[in-house]
Amino acid sequence: PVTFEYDHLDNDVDALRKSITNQLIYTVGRDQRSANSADWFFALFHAVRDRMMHRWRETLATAQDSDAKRVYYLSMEFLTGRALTNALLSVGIMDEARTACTQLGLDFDALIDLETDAGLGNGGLGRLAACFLDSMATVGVPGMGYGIRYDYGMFAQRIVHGRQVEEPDYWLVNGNPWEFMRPEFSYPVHFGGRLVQAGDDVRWVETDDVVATAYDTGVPGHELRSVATMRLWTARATSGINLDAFNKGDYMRAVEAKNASENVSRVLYPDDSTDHGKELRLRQEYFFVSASLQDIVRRFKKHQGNFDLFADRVAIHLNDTHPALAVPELMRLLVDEQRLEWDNAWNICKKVFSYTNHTLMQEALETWPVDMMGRLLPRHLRIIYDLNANFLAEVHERFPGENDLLRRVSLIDERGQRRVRMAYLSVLASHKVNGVSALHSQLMVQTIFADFARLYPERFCNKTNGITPRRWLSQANRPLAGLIDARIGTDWRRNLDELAQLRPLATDPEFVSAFQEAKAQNKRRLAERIAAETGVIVNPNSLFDVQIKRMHEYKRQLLNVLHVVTRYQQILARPHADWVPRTVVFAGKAASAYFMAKLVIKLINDVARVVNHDKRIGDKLKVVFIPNYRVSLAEVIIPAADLSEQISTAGTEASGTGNMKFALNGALTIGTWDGANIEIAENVGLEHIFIFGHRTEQVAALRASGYNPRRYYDNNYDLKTAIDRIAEGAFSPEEPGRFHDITRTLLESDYYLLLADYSDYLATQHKVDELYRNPAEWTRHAIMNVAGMGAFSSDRTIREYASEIWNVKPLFP
Ligand code: DL6
Repeated sequence: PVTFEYDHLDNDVDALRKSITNQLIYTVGRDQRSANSADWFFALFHAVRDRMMHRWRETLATAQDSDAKRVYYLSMEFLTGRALTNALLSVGIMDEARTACTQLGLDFDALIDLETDAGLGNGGLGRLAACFLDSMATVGVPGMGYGIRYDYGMFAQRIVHGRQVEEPDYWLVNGNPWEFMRPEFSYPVHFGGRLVQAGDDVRWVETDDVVATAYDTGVPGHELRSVATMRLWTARATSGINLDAFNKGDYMRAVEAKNASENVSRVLYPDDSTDHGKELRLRQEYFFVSASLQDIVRRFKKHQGNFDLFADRVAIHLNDTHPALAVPELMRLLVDEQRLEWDNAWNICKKVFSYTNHTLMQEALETWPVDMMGRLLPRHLRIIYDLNANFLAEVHERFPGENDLLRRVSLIDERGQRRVRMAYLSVLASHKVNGVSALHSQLMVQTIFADFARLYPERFCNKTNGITPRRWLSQANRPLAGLIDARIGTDWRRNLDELAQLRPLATDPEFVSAFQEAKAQNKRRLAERIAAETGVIVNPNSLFDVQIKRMHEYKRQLLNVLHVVTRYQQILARPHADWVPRTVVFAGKAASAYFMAKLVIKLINDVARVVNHDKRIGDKLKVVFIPNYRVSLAEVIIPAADLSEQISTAGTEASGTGNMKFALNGALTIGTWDGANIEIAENVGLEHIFIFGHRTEQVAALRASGYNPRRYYDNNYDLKTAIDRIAEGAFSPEEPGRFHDITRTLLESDYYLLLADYSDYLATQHKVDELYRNPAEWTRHAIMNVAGMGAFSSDRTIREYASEIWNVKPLFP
């Protein structure tokens, strides 16, 4: 008999210390004398990773043995950030690891800080996918996330003379100790070529192929209940080099072809909303979808020969429309390769797929030119045409005579250059389609999917987003987490509703003062970070007013700036009034081609320069733009915030998840009646949140009545002054016209209604100041926020997806 023996790894300090040293010697290839801190970091990393392996194996084995239905979450983005602290907390060896490192003469915090963020996402959508993997591992939903292993993640942002400069984020440069390459899971992905018809059979021939190779990363759940798998694909050229060119001595040309085909997984597109229309992006989408589906079909066939059972074993979720080519790809695999009948294959698809919509913005809804798709993916275009023909025939039969309906719902947009509508394809194939907050889900069926909601009303539902409390409270805010543990125990990490027990403590003087001390500690930490990164010294006792998110016109960072400029003018006018000192913090990246968003970054920095250097202002107002916003930076900023700015025009922010992170960390929200702000207000209580501005219906009415921003400008002295000061060059004396594009747009169109919401916003900011003057009252509200956030755990969201969309039973109650 064969025996397998391996060492069981203990979690005590001695065992850990020995593991770290072993890893240094055997894995990193160094010894104590030659090792630098990066070497020790890798050694520590491996020692921790090893302690997850047994549970990862068990998770996979359980899923295999039980033949359970699995969920495959297809996402172009996974914004996971750093992994080490998360793993230490999950395995439960944070303190032991710290001690072991200290005994080895290492600075534990400095080591932890060496980790680069895995920035494989733009913003909300990618971070949501990361929180979902954490929750799938925690509640025990068998399955995996599939995506792309980009060589370059989200660009690094530097601020040079107040402007954003993008730099490549080659996050793999020192290797990625977290991942396992799985060359045995490699699949050819075809592009181009042509179709050959033989009877009913269609063959796709003479294609250019790329090979997709899997890299697996384990995502540990709370207390290591289970470990989810994130499988990311890298592109490799099929033949390493072009032999023909190589033999003729043209080595460079030989390597070029290889590079070109490997470009498909090279870089994350740094734009989170507009339709790129770039061929490489379409290639990326197909590349990862094809590899993932081949992998899913292979796994299914290994255990099951009978495709009648496919939909009982497999759920495939489309995170936005980026993976929508999964629909024609599954049809191709089932019909062309597995030889199923068309109708049978289509029925399987309709049971297997589900789709989440993350935005209502027209410019963000993906469509692809028919000619581009025909050139790159002729087989898929043919399948889409055939699906469309059947679909339109069905619509015609159900609604005879409604010819305009046919034109509106067609998968092909025939206006102008013909394009494939990816959102409609996703809806057509999915048995469930969800929005990400109550308001967004409601608007979704009233606007972009109104016709489809009439055709298939039972498909549409809401799944309000959530965030993982492990990263966003337990890990990011140790002072507050420790305090909560001491009062209500530690269970809130897996049952966030437990936080409700904090409600009675909101007026308990001892708890209130401990809560204030935790916040103060976080604010001091952020103040140090701000000084280090921007050189600006801020007062940790001032009100920290924070807006951190992607730079976007609809998110209205500019409205925040108008408030800052007004406040500056008012302080100058009444320097001796009793001002509540404020530090206004911004951070966020702009898509590299987004002119307006970049100009707003410049404006923030110009305003900051003037205000921060104005001796008359002192501590009363400081403005900072912290560069290079990313997950690990958010973990430092959010716990330190007093005020969370969630000020999008009503009806534009699908949900928001930053809003949840702030409230969970005891910041009060100033926000519009938009996205998940509404549900946060309902859960924490309207008296504990600052809501202002026009609501969605009022926005629509205002626009319909012919919105005129000048009316607001002419009638509001403070508003007029703020805009005039910017327009005159008060913040850009060296180039007075620098912000004309901003001020002109505000006065001439102001699509996002900043001017209409300005006066209510300012009045509400005044209320914020008044409340902040009373620390006990402020803290009472802050505690009521934390206590009311139970519903926003991504564990709740994932359980809802599991029962109402995927039809799988979580392993852990
Ligand atoms: O659902 C996650 C997240 C929402 O919270 C944000 O409100 C929404 O803007 C965001 N959307 C994206 C990209 N949009 N697209 N496509 O990140 O999704």
